[in-house]
Amino acid sequence: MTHAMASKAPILETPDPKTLADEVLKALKYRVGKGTAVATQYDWLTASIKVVRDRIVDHWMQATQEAYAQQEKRVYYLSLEFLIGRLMRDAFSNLGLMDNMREALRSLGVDLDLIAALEPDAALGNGGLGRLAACFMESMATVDIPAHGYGIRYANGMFRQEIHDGWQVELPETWLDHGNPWEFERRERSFEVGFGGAVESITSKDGRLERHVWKPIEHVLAVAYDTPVVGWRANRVNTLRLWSGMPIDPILLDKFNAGDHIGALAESNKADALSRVLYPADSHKAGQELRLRQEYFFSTASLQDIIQRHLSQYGDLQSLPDKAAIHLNDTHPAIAVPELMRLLMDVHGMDFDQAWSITKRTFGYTNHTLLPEALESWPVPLFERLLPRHMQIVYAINAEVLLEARASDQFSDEQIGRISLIQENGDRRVRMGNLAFVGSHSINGVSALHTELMKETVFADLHKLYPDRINNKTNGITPRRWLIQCNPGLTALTREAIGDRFLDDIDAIKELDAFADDAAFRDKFAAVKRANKVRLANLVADRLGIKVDPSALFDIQIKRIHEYKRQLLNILEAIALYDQIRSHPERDWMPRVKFFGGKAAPSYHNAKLIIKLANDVAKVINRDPAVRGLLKVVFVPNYNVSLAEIMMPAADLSEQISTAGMEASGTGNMKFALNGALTIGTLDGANVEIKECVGDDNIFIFGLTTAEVAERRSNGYDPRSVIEASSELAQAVAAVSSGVFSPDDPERYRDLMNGLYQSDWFMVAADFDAYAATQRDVDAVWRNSPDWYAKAIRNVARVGWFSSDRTIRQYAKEIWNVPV
Ligand code: 26V
Repeated sequence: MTHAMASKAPILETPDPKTLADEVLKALKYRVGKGTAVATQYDWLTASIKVVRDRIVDHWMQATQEAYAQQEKRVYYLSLEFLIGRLMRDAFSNLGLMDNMREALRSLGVDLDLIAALEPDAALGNGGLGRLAACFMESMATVDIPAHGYGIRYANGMFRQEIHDGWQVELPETWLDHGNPWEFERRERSFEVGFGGAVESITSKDGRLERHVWKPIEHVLAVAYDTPVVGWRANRVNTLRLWSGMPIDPILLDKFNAGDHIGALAESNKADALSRVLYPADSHKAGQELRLRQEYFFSTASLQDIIQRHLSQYGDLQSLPDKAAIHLNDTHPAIAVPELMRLLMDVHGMDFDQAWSITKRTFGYTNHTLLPEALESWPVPLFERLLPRHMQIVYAINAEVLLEARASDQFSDEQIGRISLIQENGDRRVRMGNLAFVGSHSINGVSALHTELMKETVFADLHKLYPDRINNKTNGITPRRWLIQCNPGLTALTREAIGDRFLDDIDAIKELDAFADDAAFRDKFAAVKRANKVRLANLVADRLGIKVDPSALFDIQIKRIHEYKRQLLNILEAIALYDQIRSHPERDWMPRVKFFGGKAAPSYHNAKLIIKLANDVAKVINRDPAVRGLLKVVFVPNYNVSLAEIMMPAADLSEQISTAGMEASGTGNMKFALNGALTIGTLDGANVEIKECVGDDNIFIFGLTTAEVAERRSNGYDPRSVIEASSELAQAVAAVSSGVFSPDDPERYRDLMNGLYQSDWFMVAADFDAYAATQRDVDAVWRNSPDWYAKAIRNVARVGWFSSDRTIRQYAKEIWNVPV
């Protein structure tokens, strides 16, 4: 079924450029305090944002009041990451102001694109999980769901990546340097957060235990900062509320620490530290105490806020599950489960059973990875020291769950051990995945394959105990940012072909399918793609001084650098192709540029080495006259949302080549396809469903399946023999290993290559030949340009289903029980 989005009549009026120009001037004067003569580009940016923000506020208040008056159920999305990127273009576009605002600014001598480029990226996330949260926020506003996002207002978000001599260097991202014109600071909306201390038991006169009181010894404040989130056509404006850490009362503290200024400062620094940095390790161990503190800090502040709002409207907490759906974005906020229990029991006087029933009916949990190193667990001693009351509650929940398992008579001791919230082998740890699972009525995976694997692997025993809880919600992306805004050329062409309906209902983009066979349309499509490639080529020329030819095939792999994502497979294939081009110069090679982009966790040695390898290989290939420009390799530094907005529309080929079974979903794959790139990929994550939508002829699938990977791993996979059997691969590996690409340090890649010979956990060698052969199939299709563009158009037309509007509607109906 398709949904027309505009349930409410659009309340948008479009002010003319003159009105907007006057508003900008007024904002410049009264909000920024500058006149036109002295205004910097930043001042113009701030003034423009203030103008659009004022307009948003009207819609915002209306939406908030409506939700209150109608007693609508609210969704609370708890996430340690919101990778929202720049907001100004998004706001202009969703409010329908883009053209008039451009004109207004032009009349003032200001270039919209120029000031837009100065807006810092709000990089409050690592990668896929954080960007998904941002797409969800936009879609919830668009499909008219009352929702609040809750997270942390990191003073330093994701680090800025520079490449020095081919190596990744991490620099602090200071996105708040010029202030943040979007946010509203809410000093009055602050909550106390405690750590450490002890638990006191209060007993009645007859000696019965009445309740527990946690007496923390450290206290900080969480202060709210609100950013409005505008949906398409300003259908609704929701709130992203980010918490910042503050010392409770610096003045009082000074008195307490009379004479001890260092001590007082330490308290203030501790509060500050909570919202100082985003942990830059995605799918990689963090395990720091500060990380657990951050998780508790934002979970408790959010829950206190939710409870206060609920109580002020409804007066009691029995109705919480009917009026609030709280969603846990991965296990990072899983501490919210025992925290809600604590608030319900210790503060609001409920007994365990009541509190447990409310908790389970309120929470839902999404799992985003099966990688063992990314599954969070905390050492019991640390947990107990920081959160002693929560430790008790975790034990109580565990007793409840294990008794249930035992009573069902279906579980062996070993299985019960795996269900337990406490891991007992080695050091004792609290398993946050299990905690989130047992505390939620719904646990979902992010693609069909991933959800099935969850049932078979990490949560097999819990799934047996609670067979109705696991469900799938395949990820999606917002077509506003990832098509309408980042690809105005393709948007205009699509409107010309099929009209405007797809703007409000992305399913309608399927009407483009018929145009795949229309030669004139294909030419226009190719021209749009070329213009987007020219834009990227210019960026690469400006930033890196590398010249690339826009008529070459643009082959792009942009994502976090991780061994399972197999950038190494791509690099080795580039080396093999380089060898082929040199040994068979007479062949009709199709010119190609391989682009890479992505950040490595600072502590992830092999990932950083892979970045260096990409850069070393680029240096050799790009300089070799024997290549005659037929192959170029470009590593684009500091991959982030804004760069993605330029690279996605410029791609011909999208690299989605993870080891089968390891990428939970992927969302970059969806952005590429929507922008008319063909995918080369494995049967992993959402690639499987993308293949079903676009059809086998419009995607390049290669490599081992999940089952085959498992089979190889358990039956003594011998990578050495595989490498030796493939002369292309053997040569490429030998070249890297012996220092052909690192003459200044021939040993640099020895261990990395030995890893391939010795274990090759990620099956790079096993998939190499299939990958290289498929790349030659890609060349063959690319050579036949009408065929290529027909396939590209079919990709655009057939991936409307991967809209986050669809995903959010499924969450709304099947998990949150809110109307859409
Ligand atoms: C884990 C950790 C653990 C150590 C501390 C820092 C940290 C930060 C993030 C994570 C979780 C990473 C999980 C993640 O990003 N998963 C990605 O989620 C996407 C959205 O569902 C999905 O498309 C990607 O396939 C999946 O890798």
